[in-house]
Amino acid sequence: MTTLPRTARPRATVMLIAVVVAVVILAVVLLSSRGGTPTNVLTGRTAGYRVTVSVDDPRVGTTALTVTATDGHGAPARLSAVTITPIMPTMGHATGVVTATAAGPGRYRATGVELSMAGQWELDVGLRAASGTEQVVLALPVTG
Ligand SMILES: [Cu+2]
Repeated sequence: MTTLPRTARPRATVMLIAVVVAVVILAVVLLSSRGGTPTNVLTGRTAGYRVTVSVDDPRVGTTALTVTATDGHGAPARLSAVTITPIMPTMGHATGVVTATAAGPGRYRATGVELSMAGQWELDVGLRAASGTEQVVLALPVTG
């Protein structure tokens, strides 16, 4: 019987495969914990716009955020004003309206957005243009 020479090579191959599988699993775990769909990127649409709001820091306190809006053709929206009102509908309170400033084509930046407690918030986003004002409400979970 020549069992020893035959088993030596398959065992090394099995070890190599096990190491590769372990590395792949580790990489997937690391990537999914960092990437994935972040809860601070909110999307919605109005009659005329697609809206994305990226909240810098969705935790209790004051945060900045970026509103991106495109029109029905996918072109950057031309808005004369963008406002954000944080609301906590289940508790019947809101914090102050913040007016965003233009930060590029279809991009608007707001600072000083107040999220005064943990829980389920909504951002009421107002989009004003020459054609009228449209509104979208986006859910924002806020952690402590
Ligand atoms: Cu509250």
